This record gives sequence, structure tokens and C-alpha cells, in this order.
Amino acid sequence: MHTHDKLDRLRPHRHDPNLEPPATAPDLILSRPDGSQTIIDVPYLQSLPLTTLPNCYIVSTGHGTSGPFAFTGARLIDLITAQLPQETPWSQVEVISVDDFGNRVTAQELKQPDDHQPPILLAYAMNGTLMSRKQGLVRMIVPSEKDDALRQVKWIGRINVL
Ligand SMILES: Nc1nc2c(c(=O)[nH]1)N[C@H]1C(S)=C(S)[C@@H](COP(=O)(O)O)O[C@H]1N2
Ligand SMILES: [Mo]
Repeated sequence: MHTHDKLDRLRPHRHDPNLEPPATAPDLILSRPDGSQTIIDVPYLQSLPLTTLPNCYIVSTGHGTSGPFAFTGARLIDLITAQLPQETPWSQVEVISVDDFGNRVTAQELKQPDDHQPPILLAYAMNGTLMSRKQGLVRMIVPSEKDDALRQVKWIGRINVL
């Protein structure tokens, strides 16, 4: 059990962030519990209701805090709801970058969000402009996490709904 936990790259862990973006622009692929997959592009994310979160900070243990930024994107729950057939059971989502960094979000966090926290976003714009590759392209923003940015996944390549 413990050994297995250590191998789980989505568990919180200490990490020196990659500052350099991946060489190729990734496709973002969503996979459903039945194994079916769909490519999600930025225009599709822009077609979902948008949310802007002002005053976001990215807190890095390695290279300090940056911000404030206004991140704009689609709510992760809206993408999942739009992409899963109704009544499909699911319990968690793995959000994984092309550099194999990632984070797990539970259905509970998304379906019963804390009233005092803004929603978890898949952001595609920062300060009103589409994000560059250096800035993360499509980046998850988890407003409740303010310590070490381990959940603020840049360069998302896979969203696995399990
Ligand atoms: N894809 C990816 N996302 C990532 C990381 C990473 O290494 N790869 N590092 C995380 C950590 S630990 C930090 S501190 C922030 C750094 O974000 P910044 O480069 O925008 O400051 O990105 C987070 N998201
Ligand atoms: Mo970090």
C-alpha cells in the first residue's frame, strides 16, 4: 500500500516546477469511464460558459510567488458534464500534463464545491489574452490551493474521467 502510494505521481509531492514548456503543442484528450476519447481544443473550451478569476497567485517554493493574474476559462465540472452521457457514474478526474505532471480532482470537490471558493477552472487565458505555451496553454486553476502550486497543472494533455 505504501509502496504503491509512493509510485502514484498524482499524489501531492515536493516538486521543482518545469519552467520550460514541452516542445510540441499537445492535443488535450478527454477519456471517459467507458474508454472512449475526444480531443478537446481551446475553441471548444471557449464555447462553454466562461469564468474569470481575478487576483490569482501562483506560489512556487522554488522561484517565488507570481501574480496577481486574472485567469479565464471553463469550469472543469462543465466540461465533464458536457462530455459524459447523462447518468454516467464517475468519482474522480486525473488531469495530466504532457511533461507527466498531474493532479487528481475528486467528484466530490467538483459536485459539492466549497461555497467560499471559486470553481476549479481549465484556464486558457490570462489577463485577457490566450495563454502562450510558456504560460501553460491550458492550465488547471484550483483556487483553494495556495501553498506550492502542485495542483495548478500547466500544459494539460489528458483529462481522464474515472
Ligand atoms: N505541467 C506542469 N505543471 C506544473 C508544474 C510542472 O512541473 N509541470 N509545476 C507546478 C509547480 S510545483 C509550480 S510552483 C507551478 C509554477 O508555475 P509557474 O511556472 O506559472 O510559476 O506550476 C505547477 N504546475
Ligand atoms: Mo511549486
